[in-house]
Amino acid sequence: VRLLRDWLDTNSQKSGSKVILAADVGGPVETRVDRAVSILDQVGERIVAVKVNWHILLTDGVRGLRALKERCEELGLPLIADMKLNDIGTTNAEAAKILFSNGFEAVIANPFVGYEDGIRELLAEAKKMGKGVILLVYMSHEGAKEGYALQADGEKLYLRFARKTKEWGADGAIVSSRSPSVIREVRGVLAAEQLILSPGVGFQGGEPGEALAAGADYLIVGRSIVESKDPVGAVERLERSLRAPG
Ligand code: OMP
Repeated sequence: VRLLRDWLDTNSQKSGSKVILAADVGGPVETRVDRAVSILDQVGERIVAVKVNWHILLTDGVRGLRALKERCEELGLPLIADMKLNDIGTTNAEAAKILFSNGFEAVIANPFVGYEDGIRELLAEAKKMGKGVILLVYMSHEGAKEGYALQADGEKLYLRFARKTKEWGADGAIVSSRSPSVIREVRGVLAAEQLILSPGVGFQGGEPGEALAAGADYLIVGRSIVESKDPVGAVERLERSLRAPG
């Protein structure tokens, strides 16, 4: 059993990278997986993990992603399923079982469904199979404030979700890079070993350096790499911006 945190940290120590590639390949569906593999061939040694979403999971399914999974294995990169699981416990657990027995190391889920008959069963399945669960604590899109920032019993919902992430023992949280102050608050709540993965840099306007300085462990980056004509150059630019004195 390998903890997601240890895996990402080991990869990061080797490569110096803070990037989780969101392999969100669009365009012709017949070639999406091939193109995702090709991007991985180019940037695989400069990232710490790969995350897949509907873009290729829906078109090709877990079995259709075998080539991508094998490439990840060769590169030593964990594959994360971004399903944002959001259902009753048995359904969440079924999805997790399928993902975890088909090469996925972690899944993203929504803490909004609550623990009992919701996240509990998912966490139990993950624990049994030695895999990871990451919870959405504060999303990166504009409308996130209409939900995650609401007050619940005098507490911001995202802080509640951060506390739950800790209490339930999930592997980490997703927190928007566009809200460094929220990252800071969530970091103050989570246990030290719990991850903060931060999407929203580049296309959505988040600043990678600020997100990391605020306490994010890794950045989730999609379009600015995947849609670039030069994915390696895009990763290098991101790396340079992180090295540049603030
Ligand atoms: P880009 O905006 O293209 O870099 O992609 C960001 C990736 O992170 C996409 O796969 C999104 O689905 C995902 N994401 C967010 O953008 N915002 C969130 O709050 C959460 C996620 C996620 O769970 O990964």
